[in-house]
Amino acid sequence: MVRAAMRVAALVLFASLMSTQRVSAQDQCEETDISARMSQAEDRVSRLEDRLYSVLSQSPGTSANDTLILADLVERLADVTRSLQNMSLSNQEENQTPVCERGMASKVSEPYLLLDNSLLNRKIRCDTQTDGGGWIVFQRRATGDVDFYKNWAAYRAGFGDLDGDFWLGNQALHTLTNANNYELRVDVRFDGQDFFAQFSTVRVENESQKFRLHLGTYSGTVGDSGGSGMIFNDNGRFSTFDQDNDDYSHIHCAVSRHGAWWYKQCTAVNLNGEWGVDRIGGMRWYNGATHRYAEFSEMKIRVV
Ligand SMILES: [Ca+2]
Repeated sequence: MVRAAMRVAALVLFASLMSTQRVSAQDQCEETDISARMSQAEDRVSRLEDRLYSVLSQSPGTSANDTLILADLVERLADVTRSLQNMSLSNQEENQTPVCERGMASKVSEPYLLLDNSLLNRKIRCDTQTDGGGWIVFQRRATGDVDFYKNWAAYRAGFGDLDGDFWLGNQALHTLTNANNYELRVDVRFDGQDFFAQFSTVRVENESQKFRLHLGTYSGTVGDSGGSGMIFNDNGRFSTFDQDNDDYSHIHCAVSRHGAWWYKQCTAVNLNGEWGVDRIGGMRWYNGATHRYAEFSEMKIRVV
């Protein structure tokens, strides 16, 4: 009887100790190996039980009733500990759910995260590191395994895989940039060298306005002289091979540039063009001086 009561006391006490230990381990952001911990716990309970029984056998004055009272008190303490632990864990979970926002680079080490976006009611790919992080990536071409020569409906809804190459979707771009003020960043790589273009503001109009693009002031390293670069596309409407909304009456830019873009009198930048070719319909960036062809591109927006 006494031995059984002490076993309960030991188990409850140990459970309480383990709870505290687990919170502290989470504080240190360490992975918990549950099965290893369970095995360790069983060993320690067993040792603790033996020690308590040994102490008890050397204290003949301790009554069974005293032991039960002790067990009850320890159990109540363990309940309090568990409640505190649950509160602490739920707080930690809230704190640990990252938000795709500027400055997150100091809190997150993974370069990208797939996060829920409540406005779009879908997952987004978040660039957590570039310039402090917090960028929602809406275009990514890194492998060439997705064909970007797609129609209006595909560009409206988005296509591809957030873990690979993809277009988030023109409707999503419109929804986001009309709910908040965003800036735009474009990362590109030519011949192994990285460049970027940044625009102080970006907004995409709705579908009836053909997802017209509005860009703020350019800064960056890729070059944007004399209105070339992507600033050329400011105020342009989106076109695909099945919708010609460009500013040329005699040319269907989406077809002649093998892409889908905010073409006007066509374009200096064609990042949805054909993968892996160095010609006018390729992933071209003309900065007013040089035509270059991207082997990687990422376009992303961040709340300002
Ligand atoms: Ca045209």
